[in-house]
Amino acid sequence: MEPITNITNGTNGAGPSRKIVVAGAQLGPIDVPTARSEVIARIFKLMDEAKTKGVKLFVLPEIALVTFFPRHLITNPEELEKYFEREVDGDPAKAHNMKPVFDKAREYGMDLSIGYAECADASGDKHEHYNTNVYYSAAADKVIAKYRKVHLPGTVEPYERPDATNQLEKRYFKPGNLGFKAFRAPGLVESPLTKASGKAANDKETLGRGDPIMGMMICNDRRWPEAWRPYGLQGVEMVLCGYNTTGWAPELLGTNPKIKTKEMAKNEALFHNKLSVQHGSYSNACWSINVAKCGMEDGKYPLIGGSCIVDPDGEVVIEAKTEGDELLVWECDLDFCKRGKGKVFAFERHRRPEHYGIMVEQTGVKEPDFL
Ligand code: CDV
Repeated sequence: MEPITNITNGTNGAGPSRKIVVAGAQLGPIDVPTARSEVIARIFKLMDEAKTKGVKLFVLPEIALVTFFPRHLITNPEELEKYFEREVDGDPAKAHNMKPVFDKAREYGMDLSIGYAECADASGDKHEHYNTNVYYSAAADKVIAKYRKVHLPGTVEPYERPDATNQLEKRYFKPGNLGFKAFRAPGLVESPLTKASGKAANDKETLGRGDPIMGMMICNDRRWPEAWRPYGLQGVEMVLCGYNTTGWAPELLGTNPKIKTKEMAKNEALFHNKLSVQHGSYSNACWSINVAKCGMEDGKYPLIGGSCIVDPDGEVVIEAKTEGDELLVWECDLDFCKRGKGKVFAFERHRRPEHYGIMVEQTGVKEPDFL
């Protein structure tokens, strides 16, 4: 099937249009020696294509500009530091290595979602590392939201088998400390209600009529309903999720006797990717833009592709056809969220939080007493 788009630039008939043309910018492999400037040149090609298609929001993967370095044990702090970005004057858009991408977004009047390894200042001369994603709004001409990955997969120490695929995120990053904070992105829909024009905040009449409500998550987060629901409870209409998902890592992912080949393992990883984002979108009645870094990185580490855009019914409306740089463009109608939010997942009518306490009181499993 040929890549498709559904762009109509139409209105919704009754009210102002809440349609946004969004692009998921899948990136093919990036190796250890690849300069960021090379990757940025590839991203610019995708941004050029996005511009010709009228894209208003351009979404890049997790840790977009470098190889997925947490697979490598890096013991030299200086070498490790090279993978991290430092904000300038507290502004990620001025971070030396990433600035050209933000500048291009500004030039094209496009919102940008980008993942990177963040070196943040802490007290004294200390710093802290996070796996981070930020949202740049062209209308506001600034970064308006930051998310730091909460669910860090893998281990602190490498696996014993020398050729195992490591996932040393627990070694290199601190768990995100910003929570799951939804935010509104200005300038994307027609005539949104504002503080001045809207009625009381919780008035039903005003639901789904303001500026789009966005949420960000990063890779492993998408597998956790705990990451989706806080956004759902803030009325999220679009979740942006970049990922680097290994297609072969038995130490990390465990084994399944039915899976006999690396190809089968990759297909299973693709299945779990879709299962997670389709369910998250459906049960929170929101769009999700899921964007991979993919292909064979560093010569021998397969990352799954499978970038896809999922609608609020949980259906995949468009998905990547390649394991390389590829743009997925879709016009997402935010009004589509109203069906799920108003019926099956009308939280205010159907949720029973008095029974959900165990979810926040407990981390691991406590089985019932033995009989
Ligand atoms: N970068 C990631 O977070 N990767 C994880 C692991 C488990 C493959 C993922 O959930 O896709």
